[in-house]
Amino acid sequence: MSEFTWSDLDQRAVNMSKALTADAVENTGSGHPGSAISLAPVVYTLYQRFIKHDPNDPQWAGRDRFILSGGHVSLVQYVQLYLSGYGITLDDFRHFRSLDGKLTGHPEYGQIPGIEMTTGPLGQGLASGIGFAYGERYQRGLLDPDAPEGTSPFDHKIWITAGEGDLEEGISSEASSLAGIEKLGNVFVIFDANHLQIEGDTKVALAEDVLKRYEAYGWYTDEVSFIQPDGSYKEDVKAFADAISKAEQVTDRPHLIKVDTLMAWPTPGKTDDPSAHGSKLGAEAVAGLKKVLGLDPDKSFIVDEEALAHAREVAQRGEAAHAEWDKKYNAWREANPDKAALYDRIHSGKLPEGFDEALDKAVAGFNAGDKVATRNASGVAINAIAKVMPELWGGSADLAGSNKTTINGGASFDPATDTTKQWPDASPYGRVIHFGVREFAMGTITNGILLGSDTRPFGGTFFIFSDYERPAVRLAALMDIPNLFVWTHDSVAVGEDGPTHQPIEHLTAMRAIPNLEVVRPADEYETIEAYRWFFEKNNSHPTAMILTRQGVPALAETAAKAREGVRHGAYILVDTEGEPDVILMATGSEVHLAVEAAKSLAGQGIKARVVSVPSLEWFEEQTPEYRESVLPASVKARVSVEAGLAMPWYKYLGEYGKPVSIERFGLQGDGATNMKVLGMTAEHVEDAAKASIEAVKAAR
Ligand SMILES: Cc1ncc(C[n+]2csc(CCOP(=O)(O)OP(=O)(O)O)c2C)c(N)n1
Repeated sequence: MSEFTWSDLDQRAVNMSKALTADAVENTGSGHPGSAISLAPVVYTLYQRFIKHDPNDPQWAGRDRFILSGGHVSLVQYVQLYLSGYGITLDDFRHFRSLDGKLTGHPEYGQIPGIEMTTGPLGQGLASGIGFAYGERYQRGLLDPDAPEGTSPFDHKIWITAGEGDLEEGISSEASSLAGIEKLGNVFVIFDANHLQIEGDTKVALAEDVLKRYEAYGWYTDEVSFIQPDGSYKEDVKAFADAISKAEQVTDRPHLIKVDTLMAWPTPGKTDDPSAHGSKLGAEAVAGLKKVLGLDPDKSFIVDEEALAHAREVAQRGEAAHAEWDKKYNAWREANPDKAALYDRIHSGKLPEGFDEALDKAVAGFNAGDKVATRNASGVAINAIAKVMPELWGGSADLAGSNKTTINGGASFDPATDTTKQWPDASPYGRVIHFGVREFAMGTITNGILLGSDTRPFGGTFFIFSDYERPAVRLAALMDIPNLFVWTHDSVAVGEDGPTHQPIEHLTAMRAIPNLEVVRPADEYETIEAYRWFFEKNNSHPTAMILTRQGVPALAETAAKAREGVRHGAYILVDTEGEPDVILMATGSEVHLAVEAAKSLAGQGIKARVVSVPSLEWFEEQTPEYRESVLPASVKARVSVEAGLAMPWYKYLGEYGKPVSIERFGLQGDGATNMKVLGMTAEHVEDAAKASIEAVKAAR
């Protein structure tokens, strides 16, 4: 950066930012003005001097990414987007946090240009920001691996602001630890240390030296204090800018720059007061703030036109940077036509040629009757797809061998020197990610990879530990991004590890998350087709693959029908002549029990249709006609078979249906015994079918 200058117009732009923030909260009657006011000069300086962005093309691929991890201070970003010219109007501030407004209480992905992700659940912005850096580096490896550092059109920086709350959350530690290992030199976290949180002084909850903690993670750290040695307060933007410029020289480590601020400064009566955190300041304080800032206390939503015009010049700088980048990018395209074609494909989200063939080949290697765990079939699917989709990469939270998530032949995504006896091949562009035992970080980082690059990540763990990952799953669902969660060991059939490791309520809990598509394939045929449809569908929903630890028979019926059937979410696997007496609906490892039960029932003159239900969400996306054809309303005798709570099934069971389910925590025994003792048997399915038929008859 050239010599730092700060003019009166810059100061006036910051003053206007503070007043706008106070007015927006005052007008709405709620919001978080405190830190948004005190952080204004910092975020202004970032947007004006450091972040590479083009307000006229917010999606410019070469831009830096900015993430406001403490999403409650959304206004600090909205005001800078306004000052930069992102199309936000003054009127939008008048509708801040209201149903008809664009400026949501917390930044929401897709809501307005310039917001890279949804933030608000503290810590996740910081952690996903680190994921953005993972994605940036892997994508560079695919497209421009040999360019010297900082010269590739795919190089950019990730800027993150975070407060004490973000740094208290364990997720920031999980992800920051990984960022240190990965030496992510393009990550810049600005830590707003105002020593206040909702309950007041942070002393009661955050005692350690955060900078030392980050140093221990392998980060570059620095501190700038706006609180002067004599106790006075000076928004020393030059010191801040100098610290950032200095940090930018260090490219082999992530950066944490602590800035000591006073909340809501210089609002009279509210400066350094926790009441400014999440409530309006009150008319008197707002008027006082404006007076201190040299603005008219009787006016609201004040625009200092000169200062605004000055701030908007950032668009010209952005345009110039963009034009520079275009040159670099076009030169790269010309020199690398194959890679340019790859970029075009992955950027547009298209599947590669040979995608279907790769999966067909995998299926051709299967034999009906073989007993194969669906986690193994998932590993086959991942590896088949990885051969044709270089943008596919991922790993596990220290369970790679169990989850079958390793891409064979892939190097570890780690500095080249970080090889181990177990993982002898490491590369900063490797496609095997080691998250360590950090499920939540895995979820947030894969979310960040998806948001920050054109690559396609996945992350695996035991289904039981989806609990540890859940807040990231929810955020993926809220943003509606196609993250892929690979969760194996899906029932009491896990066996001897016992109830702590046996999911019971998890299918219900995950199906309760809107937008999340939960897929539980019956066998290896359905598993391959589930992966095929996830990628082919490409409709942006996050998806969870729920897979068995134990072997399950590959069925002749799925061999014949899964290719067409799985994508419908539920399909007729075994049918009857004429209308069935009863419908058996089953998922995953219980489908073969339903098939056995149907055969036995047929021998007794009872016509049972078996419906395999790999995904209730995919089924719900079908037309009413299709759904009626699979589950005709006229057939009221129904059974659901699933090794977990019955809760999601009542809608489909109706009044007379009977669930075969597990309504208690699991058992200590081996998997097969557990399943038997807890009622997951063909005999039990048969009994439930007869009971349902009787219930229908009794009601006539
Ligand atoms: C995971 C999570 N827990 C709780 C909250 C509620 N919350 C919002 S802001 C905040 C305090 C944050 O303190 P700090 O980061 O210091 O922000 P400041 O008060 O300085 O604005 C809390 C607890 C949240 N948004 N996310």
